[in-house]
Amino acid sequence: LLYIGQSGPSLTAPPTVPPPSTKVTPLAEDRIEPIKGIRKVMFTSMKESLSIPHFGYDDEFDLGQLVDLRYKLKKEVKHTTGLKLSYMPFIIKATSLALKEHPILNSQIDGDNLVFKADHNICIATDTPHGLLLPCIKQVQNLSILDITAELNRLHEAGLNNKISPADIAGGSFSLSNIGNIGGTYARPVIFPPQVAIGALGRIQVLPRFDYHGNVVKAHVMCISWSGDHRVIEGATMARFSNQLKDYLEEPAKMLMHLK
Ligand code: CAO
Repeated sequence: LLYIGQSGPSLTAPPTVPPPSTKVTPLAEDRIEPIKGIRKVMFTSMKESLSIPHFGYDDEFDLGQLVDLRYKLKKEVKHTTGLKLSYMPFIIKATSLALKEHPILNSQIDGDNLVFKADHNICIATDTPHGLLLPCIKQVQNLSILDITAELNRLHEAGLNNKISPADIAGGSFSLSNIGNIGGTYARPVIFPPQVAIGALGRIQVLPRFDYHGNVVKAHVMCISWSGDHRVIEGATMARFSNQLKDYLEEPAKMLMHLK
């Protein structure tokens, strides 16, 4: 049976457009700005990404149970640890569990070889006042959801304060980009070489859907858009990986069986 989310949090107010943090003065004439710093790094790595034949795969996840679960735990986590619990730690952990079953998505191309990485170092695209950064949470396979929450809070804070270190950025093996905290339903994520896959998460929206009996139910729908390197990843592999992740996120209790 599909979960019918009647109680709990009421998601989701449409994203509010925050006022610009600094006043934007209209330009009287063209302004030339050198491409440097974080933007230069993005410029170079995205040029490299262009050589990768990307394929896209999208699916819709009903996160009703996850929305309720996070709602129940959020206050307690804040109270006991001071940490902010978003949806990301659950999604990151579930991604790692799914990667365990589909290790090729956690691999890297090295010349003529494919290196299957032992660690799930999951990079999180982070929007900072200084530009887009991709710090990673290391060895997610060994971390609890609370450990991931702590690390995500640390990296988010570091990003806001321009304190993300080269060590935080190094060694990523897979990437997630959550644009849904800002808005949007779908995105077309660009692979961050030498990784072979990336997922973009859209905004969780309350939408009507049919259950298995044909009844219209309230669903908390999030779209995930995957990009895979088609030189080494088949669409079917991506679909199976995505299905596995969907299984964990639509029924988060299933993750318990695999947590150490
Ligand atoms: N749908 C609905 N609500 C969402 C959401 C989603 N997909 N993602 C986050 N939210 C909610 C969070 O739960 C939180 O709500 P509460 O205040 O009720 O807890 C709020 O939005 C703010 O979340 P957050 O941004 O503080 O935390 P996060 O862990 O969800 O995300 C991070 C962290 C770093 C991924 C995010 O801040 C960020 O930078 N996203 C942008 C990434 C980006 O720019 N991608 C594009 C890359 S290509 O240029």
